[in-house]
Amino acid sequence: MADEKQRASRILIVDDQEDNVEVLRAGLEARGYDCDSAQDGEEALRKVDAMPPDLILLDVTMPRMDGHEVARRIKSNPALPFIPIIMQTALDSIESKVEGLGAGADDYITKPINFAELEARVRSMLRIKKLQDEIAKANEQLTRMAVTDGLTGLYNRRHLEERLHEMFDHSSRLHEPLGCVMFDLDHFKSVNDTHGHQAGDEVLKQAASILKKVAREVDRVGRYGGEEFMVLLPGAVGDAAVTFAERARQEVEGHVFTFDGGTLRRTMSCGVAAWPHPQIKHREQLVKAADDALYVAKELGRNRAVRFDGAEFNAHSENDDEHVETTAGAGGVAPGEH
Ligand code: GH3
Ligand code: MG
Ligand code: MG
Repeated sequence: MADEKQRASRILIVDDQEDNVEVLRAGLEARGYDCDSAQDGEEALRKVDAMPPDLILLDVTMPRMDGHEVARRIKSNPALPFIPIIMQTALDSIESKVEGLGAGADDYITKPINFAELEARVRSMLRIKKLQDEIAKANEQLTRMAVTDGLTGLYNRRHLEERLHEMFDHSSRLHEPLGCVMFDLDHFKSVNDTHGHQAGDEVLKQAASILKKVAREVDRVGRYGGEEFMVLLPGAVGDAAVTFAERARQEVEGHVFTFDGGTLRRTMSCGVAAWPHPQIKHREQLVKAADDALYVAKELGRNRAVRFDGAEFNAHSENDDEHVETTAGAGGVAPGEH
């Protein structure tokens, strides 16, 4: 921050006449600005792309590409930050001033240039630039905060649901697979109970970094709830999603969680589902399938990855059904009440 304040503002002087450039450069450098120059529009655009200056002093009349076109291109490039453009126009040309402002110039100065006036205009434009940069930075921060889970730095649930929506649509349209894994730390409550909430938070953060490390660049890793995480794996078929879940599970199992006052080990259960699958028609069914598989992983003793509609999953579900039938059939307990 302090560095930014101390740095001299960088001004790009664009003019095809070398002696004009030299006069402007000498005057602006004497006033503490850091100047660079370009002799034509194309060179100016190249320099702006390579390193956006804080301000551009732009001549209108240049061969090949005039100043208006340069201004239009710079102002229509969404990749660039706000760069104020002061157009240099001939004294008598109202049309040129109007056209320049229309093309996106922020101010103009008439030739021959009076340095006191130029300096005042440069300063006023740099003030606006500073405000614009602050707004852009604040917006960026807000956008980041809106999609991020404060504790772990992973995506939050809302953002995950939005990505899932997008990814599921994309997958159905192009018929590309999509994997979804739900993770839940085993007996996590006991971490809080035994070591305190702060230790619990530390374990969540470390589990989050493990998932992030195991995931690929294209995957979306998020915190779905308290100690539940979800990872969306575009392009992953069921087997690949199981492999991913299993790797993450092993990493957690092997990790020694450290916190202020001690260390501990913890395991994690995983529920895996993937589209396409005959029982999964909608994105909500994909999440439900992963969640059902996670439930079975917990039931089967935790610290494992269970795949929706896999052998373990189906064997367990059948047992569950039999159990319900038996108890209901015995006339004792109605289904769902046991
Ligand atoms: P299971 O193996 O069945 O998942 O058992 P569990 O103890 O992990 O599950 P349970 O759902 O009973 O408990 C989850 C605990 O997670 C309870 C809650 O206090 C804790 N928790 C949720 N969010 C946070 C958090 O942000 N920080 C901390 N420290 N704990 C949290
Ligand atoms: Mg848990
Ligand atoms: Mg839980």
